[in-house]
Amino acid sequence: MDLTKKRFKEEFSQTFENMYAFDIKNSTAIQQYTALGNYLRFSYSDDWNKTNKKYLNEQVKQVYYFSIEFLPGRMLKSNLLNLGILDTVRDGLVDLGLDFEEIVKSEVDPGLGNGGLGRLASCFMDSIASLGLPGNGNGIRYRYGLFQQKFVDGYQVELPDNWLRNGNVWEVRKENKAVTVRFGGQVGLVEAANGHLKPTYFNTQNILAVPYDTGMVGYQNDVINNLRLWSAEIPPEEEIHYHTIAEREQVNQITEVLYPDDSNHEGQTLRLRQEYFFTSAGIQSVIQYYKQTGLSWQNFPDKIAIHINDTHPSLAIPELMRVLLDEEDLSWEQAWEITKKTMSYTNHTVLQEAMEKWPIDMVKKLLPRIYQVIEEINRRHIEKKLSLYGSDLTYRTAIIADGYVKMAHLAIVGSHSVNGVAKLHTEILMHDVLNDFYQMYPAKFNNKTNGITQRRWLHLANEELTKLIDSKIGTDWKTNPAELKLFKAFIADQETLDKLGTIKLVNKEKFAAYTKNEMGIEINPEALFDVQIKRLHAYKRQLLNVLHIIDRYLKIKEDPTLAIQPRVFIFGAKAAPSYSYAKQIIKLINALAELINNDQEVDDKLKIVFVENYGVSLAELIIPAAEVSEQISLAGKEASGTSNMKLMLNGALTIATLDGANVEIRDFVGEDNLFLFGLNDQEVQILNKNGSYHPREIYETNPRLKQVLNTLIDGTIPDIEMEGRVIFDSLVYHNDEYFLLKDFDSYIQAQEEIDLLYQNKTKWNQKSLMNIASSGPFSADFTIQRYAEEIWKIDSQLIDVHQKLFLTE
Ligand code: 73E
Repeated sequence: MDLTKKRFKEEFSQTFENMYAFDIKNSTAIQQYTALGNYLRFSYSDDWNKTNKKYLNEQVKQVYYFSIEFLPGRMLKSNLLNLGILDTVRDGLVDLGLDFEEIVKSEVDPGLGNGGLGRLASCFMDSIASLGLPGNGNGIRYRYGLFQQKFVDGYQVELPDNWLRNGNVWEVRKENKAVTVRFGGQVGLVEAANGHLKPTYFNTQNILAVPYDTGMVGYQNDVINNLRLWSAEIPPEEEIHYHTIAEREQVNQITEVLYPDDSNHEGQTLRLRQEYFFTSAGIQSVIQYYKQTGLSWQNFPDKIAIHINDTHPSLAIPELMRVLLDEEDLSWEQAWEITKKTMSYTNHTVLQEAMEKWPIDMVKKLLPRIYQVIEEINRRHIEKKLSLYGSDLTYRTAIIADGYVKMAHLAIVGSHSVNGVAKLHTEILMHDVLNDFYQMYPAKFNNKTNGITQRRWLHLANEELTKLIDSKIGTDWKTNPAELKLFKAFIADQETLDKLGTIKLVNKEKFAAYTKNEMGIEINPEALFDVQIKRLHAYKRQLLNVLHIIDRYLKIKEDPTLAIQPRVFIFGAKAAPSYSYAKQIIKLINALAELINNDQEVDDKLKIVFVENYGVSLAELIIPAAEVSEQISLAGKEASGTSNMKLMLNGALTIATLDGANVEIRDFVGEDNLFLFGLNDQEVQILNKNGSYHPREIYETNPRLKQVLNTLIDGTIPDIEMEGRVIFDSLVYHNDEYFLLKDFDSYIQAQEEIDLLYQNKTKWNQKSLMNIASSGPFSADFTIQRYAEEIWKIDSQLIDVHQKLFLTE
């Protein structure tokens, strides 16, 4: 976008006055932010309109990415960067006497996702627009995002996240595009004009789905795609039927709040309502769009791809069938061909408890017609496969079984592509978790390793490092991440290495200022910063990290003069409110922090910082300051992970098990540049199968580990009587499901290697540089390019972007 500083200052000041009718000098940062956001939206609205029109007029194939979560982070800076006016606007605001960073901070960070899955969806939106690909998001406009986390006496307390309190400058409400979503009622048959019997629905509850659109700004390419989030409302013509507050509330509830469960726990009718609500609305709006093209239904899959992000949107399959059958009068065979060709599905987890299934009665009652369609999909699936695969295998793949509708089975049968999110994860899907389906449909399975956008996670989050990289290898890596490998040429350049060290220190100082001002914890920026940031879950093994910290604490207590490498252990993690074990671990970490941070003898050799309310904005502060990246899940459990990629991109060294995308990180950066430890997934499988794991024996025969574990129950750590006992028992007596005791020694050994290496700053910085320079392959640009070519079959509208990626990968 062309914009001079002079023009910006004039136009922005004018916008402010038009909005507020007072002088900008007397305004608050929130008002300045609101005016600036509006100003930007006005500035790109023309390109937004043009992008939409181009897609329609040229009838290019588009993808619709259906996801129950999007976690975009603050959008002001990334929009400025992508519009190409970040520096102009920043300078202009200084001229106007305004504080840019204050304005940036006054934007709320929308928490419309739990963690990796939602953040992935938003990284993908950035890459889709930046590659000039025709693609749109489809999701839910939650009135309240993921809970705000507070610690009270070390316990997690959840507060509502009223993110819309001051409005949302980026969204545009489009009531003219609203559609009706029906729940409940009965299905009947009536005779249609052509004499056929046609299903109709009686006594349904009709909900109005109103879309709110947000522009997804491509990186300096004039492309503005669309993220459409739906809000549930009472249809105006039905107001008369809603007599009580309770009845009205039931409608609002559908899009009231994001479910706080990451790969775990409960299912409820409300969640099913949410899932059908946004998929049905999305399908209807795609159909409305398609009808404008005037093309025949047979061409639908040539113009539309629909992606199902995990199983939450998998009702898109029977919903598209329903529309094609009941409203467009296609035959079952025609509708089924179109549906399968249109749909593709990503699996994000192998955890059994996260595999969605809904009680038959619930689906029948809430979605009677959809249930009929699923029944018929299932009947035909079984009928077709029985003779080919025999009854055992075939019935194991049934969509309806054991009283439930199995959503992953529906998603696989009803789509043409099934992908995992890292090589190892896809292997596990094919050969273990989804092996029955792999035998039936080998060609559907493929891998798409996750990725992250380097524009947010390096350029914006770490501007100092960006400047250094720009000065050494130029700026092309922002659109061609493979170029980052050119940075390897500086591996022996002392000046570059020293600069890397200085930049890291400056970022650590920034984070230290935050912990001091916001948490009252003083940390030494010269200490090693060790970071584990992700949802709290037993399989991610934050507890193993804790055991290592206790080991270090005991060492210092045994010999207070010990010359040990000072470390700050940084945690960021929310636990699902219903996940009590995870909450007990939070309490343990906070109690340990209380003990260690206030122990004079420990001084600054050891500190624990557990940030409250971890989310995208805090990640942007922590990641550039990180030196060690903890990726220590039990092998085989973490589908991919994405903080591993962000931390590596910012020069942290990884300590890892061979799990998820860590395997590929190892392949790209080389075994010498990260610290591996622990069981691999094969070894875990064997131990699980032959039942030969006895943690109690390890406890009894490993004196050091015994000493460490005993601190959980002997009063060493204050105020955790109950939690310490539960955690101790889970490890020693209840089988240590995630093999912490087994991996303890090798983890401690890897940590010692880290301490040793850190003594040599040059060597450390060399490995850090290798990590930065090897992270290009983890750009979401590459990931999305593969989705676009291999699954969605959509083309970039920017010829040069397309060529560039091909040339250099
Ligand atoms: O390994 C991560 C992965 O990097 C995985 O646990 C996470 O998805 C990330 C992106 O692919 C994930 N989240 C969920 N399942 N897997 C999930 C499940 C239910 C509700 C919300 C999120």
